[in-house]
Amino acid sequence: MDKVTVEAIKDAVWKLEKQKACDLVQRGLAEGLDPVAMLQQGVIAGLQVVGEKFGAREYFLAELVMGGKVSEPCIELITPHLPPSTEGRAGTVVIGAVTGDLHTIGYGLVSTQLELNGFKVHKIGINIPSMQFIEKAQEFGADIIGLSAFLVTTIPYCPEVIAYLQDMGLRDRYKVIIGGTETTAAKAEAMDADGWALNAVSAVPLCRRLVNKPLAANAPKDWWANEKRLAGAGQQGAAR
Ligand code: B12
Repeated sequence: MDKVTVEAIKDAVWKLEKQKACDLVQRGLAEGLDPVAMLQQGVIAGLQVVGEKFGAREYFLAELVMGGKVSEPCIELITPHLPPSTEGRAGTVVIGAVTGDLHTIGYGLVSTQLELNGFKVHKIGINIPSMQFIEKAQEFGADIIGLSAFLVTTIPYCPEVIAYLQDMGLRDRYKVIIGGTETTAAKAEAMDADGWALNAVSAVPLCRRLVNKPLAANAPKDWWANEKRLAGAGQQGAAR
């Protein structure tokens, strides 16, 4: 039998072949295939194709739902094999999907990466009212509030959280970061968020920076947008 490749996993995910995808992941793990590559270039890349096909009207809502159902068990299989960090407690993050948003996979992966890198993470769920992010941040003594928004219609709830913090005189108490398919560094900048990350891996140096932890020498370098944003945040922080 041929060795498992990340391309085979990607194909099984976008073709919505759940059993095959899980079998390939399990075999890949047994054969020593890199778990990070299986996640990024396999499962997530497959979901990307599902999204493209949905956008092109080749796939419909049923397939979108299946995309989630195929990838979730694969991610569960891979997660225990992701490289752990030897760091101690790095900071506390409250994270969830904003009002109206039901996409769990993205913020779930961000949570996993942050946990693997020493952060205490409270996942507070999907479709979370803006005020609840603040209440939970207060309850858990969070340093960072993470807002996940995958839809153009749900992104406006991110600035709503920031506006509530401002109104409550708490804007300086918490760092607010955003992420999700339709978010960008520019949108984060425009709503005066403290940071944005393209993916779960780049969320780690972003959060480290925000809680003033030094970055490891081998930290991922694909977070230029976070750098750009943080340069701006520094100036605004000084002005506040
Ligand atoms: C699977 C999926 C679903 C599943 C979600 C299942 C689940 N359990 O999560 C279901 C079926 C629920 C769904 C529903 C819908 N979806 Co949908 N969905 C997707 C799909 C295919 C994959 C999303 C995903 O999980 N990707 C995997 C993750 C890992 O990818 P990622 O974006 O790289 O994630 C990283 C970053 O986003 C970042 N990140 C994420 N959150 C955060 C938070 C913080 C703080 C930080 C720092 C970083 C960060 O880190 C993540 C991990 O690396 C996308 C397509 C796409 N390209 O994203 C469409 C997509 C997001 N969906 C879309 C749409 C339209 C819908 C629906 C409106 C469809 C409908 N007609 O009902 C509904 C809306 C439901 C709702 N109210 O939320 C559109 C959005 C378009 C737009 N312009 O708004 C997309 C882009 C598809 C498309 N091409 O049209 N969807």
